[in-house]
Amino acid sequence: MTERIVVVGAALFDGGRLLAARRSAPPDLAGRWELPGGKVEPGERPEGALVRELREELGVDTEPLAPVPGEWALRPPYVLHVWTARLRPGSAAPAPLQDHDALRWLTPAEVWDVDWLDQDVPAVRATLAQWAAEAHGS
Ligand code: 9L3
Ligand code: MG
Repeated sequence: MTERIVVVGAALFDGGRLLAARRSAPPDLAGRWELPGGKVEPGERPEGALVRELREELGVDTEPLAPVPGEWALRPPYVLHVWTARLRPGSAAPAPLQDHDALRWLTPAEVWDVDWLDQDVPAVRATLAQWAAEAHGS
């Protein structure tokens, strides 16, 4: 059986905007935008990995909210899952501490203004669908 390793990406929302992070590494991904996050470690829950990765990469204290339904293929054996999250009260503002060199808070109208990683495009689309549904109270 092929092992599959989950990479969890954060749809971090604040004030009605979604955080996008521009990767600075590795070279083949540098300059492209992603939902920040990383690999779930053995024995770790995806939500725990999300909180840890966002603390390491962005220096923020976050609360995971809910999984976005779906799973998106990355380079085998990795697959991407997405969780929505928000900043906890008193959290620092995100800063690109490692793996990123720019951050943007995107309004719904701006979401497609950045050059998302190919792999993140369907995940961002699913996140937007959920966001729109929430905005309409369903
Ligand atoms: N990846 C793709 N989209 C994302 C994230 C967080 C990660 N939103 C890919 C990039 C790497 C792999 O998953 O090939 C592991 O991610 P990381 O640990 O380098 O962030
Ligand atoms: Mg990462």
